[in-house]
Amino acid sequence: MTPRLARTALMLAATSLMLPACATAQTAAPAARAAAVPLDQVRARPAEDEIIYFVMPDRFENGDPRNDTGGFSGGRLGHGFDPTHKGFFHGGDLRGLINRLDYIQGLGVTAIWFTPIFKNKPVQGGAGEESAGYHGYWVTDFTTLDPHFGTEAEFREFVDAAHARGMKVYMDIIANHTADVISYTEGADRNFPYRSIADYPDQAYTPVVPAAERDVKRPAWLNDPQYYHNRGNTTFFGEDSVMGDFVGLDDLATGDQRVIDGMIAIYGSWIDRFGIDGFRIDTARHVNPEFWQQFNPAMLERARARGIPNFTIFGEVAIEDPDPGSIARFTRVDRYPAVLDFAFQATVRATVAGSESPALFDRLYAGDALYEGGEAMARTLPTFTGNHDMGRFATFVRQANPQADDAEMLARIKLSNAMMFALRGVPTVYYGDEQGFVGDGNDQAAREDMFPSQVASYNDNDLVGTDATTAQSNFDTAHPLYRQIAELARIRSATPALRRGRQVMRHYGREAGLVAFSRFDPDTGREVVAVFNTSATPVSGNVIIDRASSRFTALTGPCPATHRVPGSLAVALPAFGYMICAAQGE
Ligand SMILES: [Ca+2]
Ligand SMILES: [Ca+2]
Ligand SMILES: [Ca+2]
Ligand SMILES: [Ca+2]
Repeated sequence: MTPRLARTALMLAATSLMLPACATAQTAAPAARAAAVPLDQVRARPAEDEIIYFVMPDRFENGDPRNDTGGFSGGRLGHGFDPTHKGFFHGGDLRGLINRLDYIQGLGVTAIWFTPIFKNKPVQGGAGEESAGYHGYWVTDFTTLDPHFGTEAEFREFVDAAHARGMKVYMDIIANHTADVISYTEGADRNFPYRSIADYPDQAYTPVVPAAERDVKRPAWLNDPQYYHNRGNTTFFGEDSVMGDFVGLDDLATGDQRVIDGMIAIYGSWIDRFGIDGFRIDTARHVNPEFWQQFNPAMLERARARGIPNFTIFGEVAIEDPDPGSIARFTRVDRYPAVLDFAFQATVRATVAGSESPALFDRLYAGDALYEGGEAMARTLPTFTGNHDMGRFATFVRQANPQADDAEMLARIKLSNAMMFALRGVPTVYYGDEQGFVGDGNDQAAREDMFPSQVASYNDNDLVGTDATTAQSNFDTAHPLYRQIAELARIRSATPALRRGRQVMRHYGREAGLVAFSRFDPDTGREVVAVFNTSATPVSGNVIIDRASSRFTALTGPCPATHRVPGSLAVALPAFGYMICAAQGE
């Protein structure tokens, strides 16, 4: 969840899993997937080897219409199911994810991160402003699944099926807040303005819980208002950023040892019970560092004890700035093993959706020294170009270039993907980007359905690279972006330099244009050169390379066969073009 947003927040026929005739070679994975991948082999992989697919289960595939209302009674304001409204449940579930594992794996991804699946308060919000917990961030019961998504047995089936395919499973978790159940006896007329510690050193507001919701939270200790800050709504500024309620969501007293121990017990249990591979942690910047200093090491220890040596934790520190200093702090002070790379996102947005100088990349990567562990940790940061809160990269391209035609949209998006897969960090694909989705904006507008949508504001969107609309099922393995991502994933997975290699920035100018990097194989030291053109016109130029690199093989793009002279490569790229070139041995 990010501060700028108020988080208002078909049964598959067996034949629909069959691949279209035009599917690329990689998408024919099912045939090659005869035997299950041994689980210890999956768990032995370090974080930097992964490629992540980030999916919102409610919007991905409806595998079981029987759970669409989650067993809750009442109309849409009771159970939260209304597939025509972008702020309500649409019916997607774990069965749908299981049914679509071929599609996900065909993209070349190796890990699946999905928005929270814990039991939520189905509907929140004042009269006329209601929306549903389809996104999963309004938890009431942290110990079990939301029935809209399925059963614990189905979750176990999903985890086991992903593991058998060699894929990891990352859960999205929240420790900052619960659903909005607590209100206050004072201040309703002014929407509960934040009351500071200096003004109210002890009790700031008098908490009240409606009788019907007195026992709604699990574990039971969460029903006691003393374990919340109860200081009113955050304005995302200073003290209130940590201690205020996020649009009314009950902000946990994360400085209280009972809360710390309680959260460690809750999430440790999910590791123990399901053997999942990692956590993405929501709203990390809205919790005090002392909480994370205990929580994160406890989760890593819990996973090690469960036989999961490379358990992955990455925090959401939503600060959209090419300068990584403020997100890197969380790896040093808050003991985060990794953070989502918002700085990479901001840099790619500025240079590829926008037209700022690629010099921003120099500033970005100079900041790798700021992370705990420096460049080695930076290689484990999940990189992304858009998400469910800020919006999709395609949307940023359209906003920055309203006149761009489909070819230019496609070219800019492909360039951003090439950067994400060739440069340091763990590529993280937001579901639907591979189908050319272009949301109207952020938050609800960026959460389109992959299965046939009934939301009018989604279905009138002009998708990139296809004539399809979101009114249809969009699991097209022949979509140009699906195919590009599958190709980039194959290259990355086959090239250790791109996953684990040191990175050196080789070239950039004051204006949009050529930008080049080298990556080095961690074992052989052999160089891989990645060159991009961020400008709308063809460019050519000379790029510094290792003097030992003389002959090149194209992994993708118009790579020269040889160096120009020792230490220099002459390159030429079309508008928004890219090349990834591997130096050969002597
Ligand atoms: Ca369903
Ligand atoms: Ca907080
Ligand atoms: Ca509340
Ligand atoms: Ca629209």
